[in-house]
Amino acid sequence: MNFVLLEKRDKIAIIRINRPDKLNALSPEVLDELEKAVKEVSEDKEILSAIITGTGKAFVAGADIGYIKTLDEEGGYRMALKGQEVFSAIENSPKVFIAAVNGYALGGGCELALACDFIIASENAVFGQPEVNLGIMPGWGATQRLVRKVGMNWAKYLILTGERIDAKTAYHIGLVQKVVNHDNLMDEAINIANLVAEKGPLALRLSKEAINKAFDLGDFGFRYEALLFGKTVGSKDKEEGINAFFEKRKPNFFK
Ligand code: CO8
Repeated sequence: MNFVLLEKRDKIAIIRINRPDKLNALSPEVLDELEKAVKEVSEDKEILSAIITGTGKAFVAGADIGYIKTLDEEGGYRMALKGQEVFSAIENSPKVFIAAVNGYALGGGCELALACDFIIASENAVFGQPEVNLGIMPGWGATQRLVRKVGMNWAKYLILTGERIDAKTAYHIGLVQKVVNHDNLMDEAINIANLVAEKGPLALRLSKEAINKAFDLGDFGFRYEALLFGKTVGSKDKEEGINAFFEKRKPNFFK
């Protein structure tokens, strides 16, 4: 694996998204490697908790925008389902997943953090769902998990404005559980992962399963998100939004 590094330390695992030159943007290749790492961690009897983090100045700056540019409506729908599957494997894993957010967690990056059981953030972390800036919408679970985790008002605010928020604000709205000094992020995350790993494995697994049931509303919302994501990916607004991103200018969306 090149784009995702997996390290095991006794009862904990560290998964690093490792594509720093593109701010760890999730291309299909990165997503495939992440899927393998999550599966390996989930099936490893020795491991009880896992940390997901990013190399360099970003956690994950989103799905790969260059790749989204190539997709039509059907391709967008398929890719939305694929990412949802990987993120649901994290959410439903018998292991406890901690997102250690070291920098940008935007779009699909914020959705990856949301799929984890909780989030520890560096004071430098930046969160957001900027898809609307590109003429598209979230497709990897934010319309569902953000509502469940921070409530409908903040979910709407973040998704409909595309505004980025800092770690302090993310803590304030309940998205982040702890904000720490940037240099201490991994030490803090490892301490928490070890704290979890001291507990009874059965108790951890069943507690997580029971908590997830609190919002077990079935797959309908996620499937609907993927379907609508596909529609935005098939739109002229996407062409304009993504061209504007690469040309570093403001988009002129269609009425
Ligand atoms: N995809 C592809 N490349 C990216 C991405 C991305 N999401 N983010 C950054 N990059 C690339 C840049 O193009 C640049 O590449 P190059 O050096 O070749 O020009 C490199 O990473 C460094 O980025 P910047 O020069 O832009 O770095 P800055 O520090 O100036 O800015 C930002 C950092 C603010 C994070 C800026 O890069 C940015 O705005 N990135 C895009 C953030 C974004 O819009 N994310 C959402 C993407 S859409 C999404 O995630 C949808 C999820 C659901 C998908 C469902 C199926 C596909």
